[in-house]
Amino acid sequence: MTNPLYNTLFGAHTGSDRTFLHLPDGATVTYAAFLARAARFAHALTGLGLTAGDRVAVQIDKSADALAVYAACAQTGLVFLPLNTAYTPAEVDYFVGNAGAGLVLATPNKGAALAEVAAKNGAQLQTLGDDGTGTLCDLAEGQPATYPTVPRTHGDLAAILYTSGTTGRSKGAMLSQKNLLSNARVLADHWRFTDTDVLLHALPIFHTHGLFVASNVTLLAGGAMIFLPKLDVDALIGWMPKATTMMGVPTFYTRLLDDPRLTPDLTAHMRLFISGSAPLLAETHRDFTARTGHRILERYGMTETNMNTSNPYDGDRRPGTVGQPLPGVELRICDSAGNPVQPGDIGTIEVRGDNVFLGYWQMPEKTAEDLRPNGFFITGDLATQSDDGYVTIVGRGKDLIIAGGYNIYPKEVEEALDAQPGVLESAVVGVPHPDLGEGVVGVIVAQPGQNPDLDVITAALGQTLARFKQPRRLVVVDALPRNTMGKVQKAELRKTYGDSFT
Ligand code: MLC
Ligand code: AMP
Repeated sequence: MTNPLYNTLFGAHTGSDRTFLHLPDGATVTYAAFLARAARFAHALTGLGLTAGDRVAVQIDKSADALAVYAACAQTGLVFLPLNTAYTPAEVDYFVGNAGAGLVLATPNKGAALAEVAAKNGAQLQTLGDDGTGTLCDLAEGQPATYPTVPRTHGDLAAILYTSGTTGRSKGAMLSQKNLLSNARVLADHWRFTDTDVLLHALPIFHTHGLFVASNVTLLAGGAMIFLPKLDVDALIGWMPKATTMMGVPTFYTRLLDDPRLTPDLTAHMRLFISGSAPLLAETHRDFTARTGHRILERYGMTETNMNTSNPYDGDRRPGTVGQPLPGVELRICDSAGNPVQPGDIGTIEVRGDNVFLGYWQMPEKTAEDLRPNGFFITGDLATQSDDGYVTIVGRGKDLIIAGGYNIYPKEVEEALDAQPGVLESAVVGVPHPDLGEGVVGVIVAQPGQNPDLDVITAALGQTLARFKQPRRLVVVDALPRNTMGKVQKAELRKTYGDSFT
């Protein structure tokens, strides 16, 4: 089939007057209208001289149009490169330069700041708002409602999603048509998605969870999505009686539990609640069942691998576990040399299958560090596996903080802190946070005789780091705890500052 991704997810719905999107104001978008909009964007994008394989970096607000740009990229063979809307222009600069993007698509209010970034990196700039405005909309105006789909194969690159690295800069995970499509098929089947499903969608669409897991599965099944701009508990509760499924990070579930309106009646129309991207506490799982009767289905994945494991649809959804390997995913728990550990022992999760990415964009040495020659990807997540295949994640080998489902690499924050006046060195750790799962604490050692101004530091970080990465608590200490090898003892810091947010 030419262009399997486009034809399967989007083209299959050509001419369909079924509802694809329910928008916050109550308006709806049919599949046919969505595809026509995507085709117009396809004309606009290719009219700029972009051709298959070119990278399109998008930092735009969630909207039907934003998703139509994703469809347009699939149809034209452009490589979709979504970016967190919280990233500062300094952060976007790196992604655009590293990916060699041909186009930067920005929200109109960030157009000026990103025009500079685009120009510096030899990219064009267009804008797209969440209200039908922006220069790309102007270009799409009056274009034909169909576009001749550009042939692509399973192995062709469909998207690049950047993930931060434990050392050095972020790496662009290259995802092929096959990676995305194979995972969407497995998930739609495993979770029994059909064209009668209505997914409550309040996740961002610049990450795997909201973009691929949620949207691709819905598209494949021909279902509908209630497409909300962000998590707002009032909106979730208002829309829930019209939905059949919801996907969220654990914060979605803890915030719902905090609301007395969460009752069996409210959730009576729902058939499935799914959680992922960060650990769901067994307690949250149990509380949710007690309050609603629904057993949250937890699954586990990564940007590089799409989804790897899932609790079952029928059968035992075990609190505190991420379920069993999905069909087509080989999973093993290994020591650092890649040898499987004894059953029940702790090791690193390694996975192989059509879901596993092609490698990191133009970083063969980083790819070789994480992807074994035999095709197994080393996730960096520590886990055990039960005799009947259930995986329990017990920690992370990688130095990673996950706050509200966003990944934060301490090294990047430490480098930003170390660059501040009066700072000799720093260490950044994640500690329990009741709302976000983990919260960021920055521990600073001052240069001799200096007294760093924490307000000045916080303001300065705002220029370089997205807000969600910035420490919610900063402390100054005389010295960092180190072991005999001189390595900073982060476990000790996590203990000392463990009650910062609780
Ligand atoms: C927002 N803020 C965060 C944050 N989100 N801080 C830390 N971590 C986060 N995740 C900050 C803002 O900068 C702001 O700071 C304040 O919190 C309120 O902002 P907000 O926009 O009103 O936040 P809110 O709507 O409450 O968002 C919280 C959230 C959201 C958890 C609902 O972050 C979210 O939707 N997360 C989902 C992330 C996701 O999709 N991850 C999937 C990755 S893919 P201030 O100080 O200015 O007020 C993946 C693979 C897989 O991991 O397996 O799925
Ligand atoms: P990302 O790089 O943003 O794709 O984040 C992937 C990481 O999120 C994984 O390597 C895990 O550490 C974590 N993760 C995803 N799902 C789960 C889950 N259900 N439980 C625990 N951690 C998870």
